[in-house]
Amino acid sequence: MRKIYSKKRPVRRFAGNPIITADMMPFSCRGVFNSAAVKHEDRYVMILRCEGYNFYNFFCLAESPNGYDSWKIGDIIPMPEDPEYVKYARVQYDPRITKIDDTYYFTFCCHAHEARMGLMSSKDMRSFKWEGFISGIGFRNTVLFPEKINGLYTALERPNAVGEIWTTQSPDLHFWGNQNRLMNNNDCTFGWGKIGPCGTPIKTPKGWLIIFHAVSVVCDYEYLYHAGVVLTELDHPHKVIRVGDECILTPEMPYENFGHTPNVVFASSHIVEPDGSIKIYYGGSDRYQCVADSSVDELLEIALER
Ligand code: BMA
Repeated sequence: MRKIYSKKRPVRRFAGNPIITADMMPFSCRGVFNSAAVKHEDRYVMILRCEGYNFYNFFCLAESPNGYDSWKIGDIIPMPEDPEYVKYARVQYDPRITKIDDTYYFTFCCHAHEARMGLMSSKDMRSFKWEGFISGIGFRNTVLFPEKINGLYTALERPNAVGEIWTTQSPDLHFWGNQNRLMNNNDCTFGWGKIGPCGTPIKTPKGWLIIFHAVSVVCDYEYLYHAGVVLTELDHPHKVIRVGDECILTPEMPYENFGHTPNVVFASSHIVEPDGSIKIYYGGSDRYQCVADSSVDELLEIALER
């Protein structure tokens, strides 16, 4: 007989969702969603993805003492103005953030006629340095692992044309190679439309725990964005141990079902606390910033057996 699991969901939405909305911003804005979050010293800092009524996207800082509420909106992050950047980045969106040693690396999708990944770094989560593009066109959702693997910086990336997740490696964060496919959409029961990586992979004794977004397409036209988990080998991060059969989050709340794009939960980052609990930050319906609670153990249970 199949094992029966407790009714308690492995990921539980914060009752105060959405935590950040456009009307909290001190400037004109139609949505705040898919933001990147990190704990810096004793503050929770988010790089908010803000979208104006002209659909131009920009990044703005926010911080909170607890990661759930009392958000104080900070400065807009200045983006490079040189023509080479602007040529490929009419807009920029979907930030991800990873701390490696004492530096925060913030990757994001730059988009003009096609998607291309950009990289910025920061030591203090207040000022940011443009490091350059880290892919050619045709890539989005690049997210760095929190440490070098076999002596090389390692990242997850998603080639735009296909619904797949790959790993890529670099000696210096500028030159990338040694690409390997980690999974494609057929490996996931709820992501036959497309898949892509979410936040920083989590190192556990059992392997890299990776949260990904997955899209199912219903009635041939309606896209539903979910989140799922996959576990991969610590020394060979593209080698899959198992993909969880159950999605961990699926659009079920009004702020996920009705917004700009209906039926979207888009997890873009998470913070793992010292006790193993996890705050998962996600966008609802391309309009609202939300958070949910989980833990490494609960996500491992999905990855390994459910
Ligand atoms: C993806 C990205 C996300 C967005 C999602 C749903 O392709 O563009 O920014 O949240 O689609 O529209």
